[in-house]
Amino acid sequence: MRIDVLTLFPEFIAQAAGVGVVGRASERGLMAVKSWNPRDFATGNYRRVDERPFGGGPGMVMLPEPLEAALAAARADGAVGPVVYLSPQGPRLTQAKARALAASPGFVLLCGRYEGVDERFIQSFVDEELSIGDYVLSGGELGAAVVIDAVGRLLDGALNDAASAVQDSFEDGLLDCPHFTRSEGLGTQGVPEVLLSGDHAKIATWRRQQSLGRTWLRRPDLLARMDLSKRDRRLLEEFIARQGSGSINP
Ligand code: 9WO
Repeated sequence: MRIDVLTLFPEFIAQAAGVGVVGRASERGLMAVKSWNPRDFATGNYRRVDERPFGGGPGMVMLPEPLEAALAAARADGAVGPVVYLSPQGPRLTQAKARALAASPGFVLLCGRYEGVDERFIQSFVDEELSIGDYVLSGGELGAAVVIDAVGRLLDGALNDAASAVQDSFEDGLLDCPHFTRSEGLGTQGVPEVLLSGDHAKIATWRRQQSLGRTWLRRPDLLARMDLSKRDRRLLEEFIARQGSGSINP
């Protein structure tokens, strides 16, 4: 997997992509993240990357020429795949989208700054826009970091335990179940009995029920779009029945 990033803040991307599971994925050669700074491709004494907008108004807009030159350099270096512009105007990043990106040979992330990118560059070079949520940031770098993280951890061999990716929140459209450490200090206080039972089938069933129940409580919109099995429906009904019946572990 090859990820190229057009950004005025390559250090930010390097930091974000250099730690944890995703950092290890890079070390293992599963992916290569390369940043390209339009500043390095800007011309003139001042190496300008921004300019005042036509039509007036406050703020500056990213010039298309340094971006085009940065993208050309990335392509010449082997950058592959679509150019993705991180922007609140795009469709939302989902786990399904992260999976699709992880299955591709690569992509190029465009990080805007200031008031945005000259629309002509977007029209000519951007293949898709992607939002990480309905809020305005000061630039696209945090969005790029989110995409790199969500995609990087899905690459084959990135996680030490292949099973943990499957067990994750959202991998089956449900929220995660609660987790409890074997903490020395706290002992087993407040830990559900079943987790201490050693009965792995019972534990798996409890976790599934907690996932279903939490999704029902916190993200009913996710459940509404799912087609639950008979067993899942029974587990959820049991969870709901226990709700408000004085159970200490809803
Ligand atoms: C500013 C703004 C102000 C009022 C109403 C809408 C607005 N949108 C923007 C805006 O998009 N500013 C940008 C700052 C310009 C390009 C980069 N910036 C950015 C990207 N802010 N937030 C993102 C972003 C990216 C991905 N997902 C969520 C937010």
